[in-house]
Amino acid sequence: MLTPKDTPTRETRVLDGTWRFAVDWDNDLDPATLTSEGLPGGLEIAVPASVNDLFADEEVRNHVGYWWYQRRVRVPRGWGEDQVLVHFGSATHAATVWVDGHEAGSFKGGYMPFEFDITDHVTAGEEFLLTVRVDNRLDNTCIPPGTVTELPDGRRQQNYLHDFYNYTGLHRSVTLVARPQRHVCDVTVTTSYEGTTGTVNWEIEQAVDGDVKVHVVDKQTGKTVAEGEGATGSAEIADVTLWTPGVGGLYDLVIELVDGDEVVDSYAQHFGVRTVEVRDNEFLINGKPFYFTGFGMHEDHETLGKGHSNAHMIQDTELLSWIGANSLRTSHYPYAEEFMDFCDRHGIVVIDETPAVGLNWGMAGGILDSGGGETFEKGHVDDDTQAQHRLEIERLIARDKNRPSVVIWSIANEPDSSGRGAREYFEPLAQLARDCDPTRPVGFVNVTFATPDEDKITDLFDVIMINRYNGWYFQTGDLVSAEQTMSEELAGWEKYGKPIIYTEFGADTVAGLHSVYNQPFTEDFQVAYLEMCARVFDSSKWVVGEQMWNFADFQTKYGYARVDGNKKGAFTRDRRPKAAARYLRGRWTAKDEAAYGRRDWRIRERG
Ligand code: BDP
Repeated sequence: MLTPKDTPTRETRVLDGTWRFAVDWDNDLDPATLTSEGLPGGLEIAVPASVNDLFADEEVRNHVGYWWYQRRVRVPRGWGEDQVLVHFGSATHAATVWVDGHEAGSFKGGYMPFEFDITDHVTAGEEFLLTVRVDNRLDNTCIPPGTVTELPDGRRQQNYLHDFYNYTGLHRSVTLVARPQRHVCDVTVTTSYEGTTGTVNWEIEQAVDGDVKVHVVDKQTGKTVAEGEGATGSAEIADVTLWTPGVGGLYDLVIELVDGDEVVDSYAQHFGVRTVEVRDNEFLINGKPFYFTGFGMHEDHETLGKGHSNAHMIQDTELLSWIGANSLRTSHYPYAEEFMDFCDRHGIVVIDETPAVGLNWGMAGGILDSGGGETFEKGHVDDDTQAQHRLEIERLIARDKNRPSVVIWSIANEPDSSGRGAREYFEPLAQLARDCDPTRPVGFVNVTFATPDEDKITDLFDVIMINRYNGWYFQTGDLVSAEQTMSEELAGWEKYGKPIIYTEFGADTVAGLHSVYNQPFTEDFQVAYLEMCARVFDSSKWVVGEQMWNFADFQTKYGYARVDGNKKGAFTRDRRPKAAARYLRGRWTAKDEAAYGRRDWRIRERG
């Protein structure tokens, strides 16, 4: 599926704004009534945004089940010859869509785009009623999985084994799209280079096979630098500009479907020329060792929840630049395409993660209450979960395969990789990711309990990504013991002979709380904790990256270990720096300077 775009042959109308809204209290509202008579009540909602923090009504916030969105849409009058689609950036976690009384389709998976062809049910120049039913329930057929419990008094409760709050709604833009009947459906771009000459290869899928012309345009200069033809082909780029961390460097593959002199469809797909390779203890980008600095992040803001906002995107990436970070992980789900485009443009290196989080029934008793039992058993993480997990891997790679910013696929966060059945579950998934994309390293993120002796799946992957909380959840406040344990364990991971990235390490910290002692929850402790971690990382040539948990404080479900959310941020939820942020800024900019001979890539880029 291609991202909606205006081109010489395509048009888009963004449908963001305020929509009518209704809560389906008993999850039994009749679509036929709602699509003919409209939604009951007078509520409105913002799109894009999460539902949960908008209404001053706890029952709305805690509703488990369906929510209804509705608005009237006018199809532009010039669209009579075109196919008309309605495209959703995401609906968390499932949606069914109606166009007037016609059911256009359903989609399950909360962080992926989907679209429906509605050509036969709309008329150019006329209005139609667009109705969307969003479902926030998570069960064992979902990624992430969850359990819905019905209490004796009839209330429903949603349980899940991940930390972040189960925000729901239309989190990304909704777009009406016009495209020609004969059109480009998809394109896969791969690149390489030799000396100063780049090579770009393309494979184009079309609705109806026809002649194809391709122009490669340098996005910096706007000049065409190479040309080619054919649905499958390649072209050479002389004096190529490599896509470089901290800088970016993009080209457009401008695809034209032609019929004689007529351009039937035209679409521009951006790409970058760069290589990624894992060699012994090194992670190489364009043949040079790369050391990841940055964070596991969340799409999370006050009021908006997980709704995408360009203003927040700019602010967050500005802060990444300020702090000297060069990378991030899209913990624990794929982020909005607008955000990924930004990373492509500005050279932010991304570990791209599926929504497979909370696949771990061994987390009982702590902050996350699973109720016990094995992870890989019927009703927990089973064949149904795996079927959805497959889809999520396929879709993520299909969406992001052309992005130069993405250098690793992370197929899960903290699954029970030492549990019975882990290998049977993950072996085919690791293979699937490789089959979908042979060009990028594949990994998963390891949980603390699955030590080198216990873990059953790490050999299936190219890189080792580990989350560790010694000094916080374990050996709390005792940084001396924490350092010993981390160092000993690291020696175990080194034996795999693969690069190691610490994808999480962190300590909850209340902004403004200080102490002369290394007291947990203070800003002083967070800095001392990070200094301890840094000593461990710097001691090993196998460690090729550190991504602190988390970029900013974020909302979680309720629990006695969470006071209005997770407070491990280097920034507060409203993006004010804690002392840790200044500490990291010093460390990462110095590392950057040592590695690349400059202090702050964003400042340098601006000249
Ligand atoms: C890790 C999870 C992450 C949590 C973090 C924490 O990967 O989602 O938010 O711990 O507890 O286990 O802060």
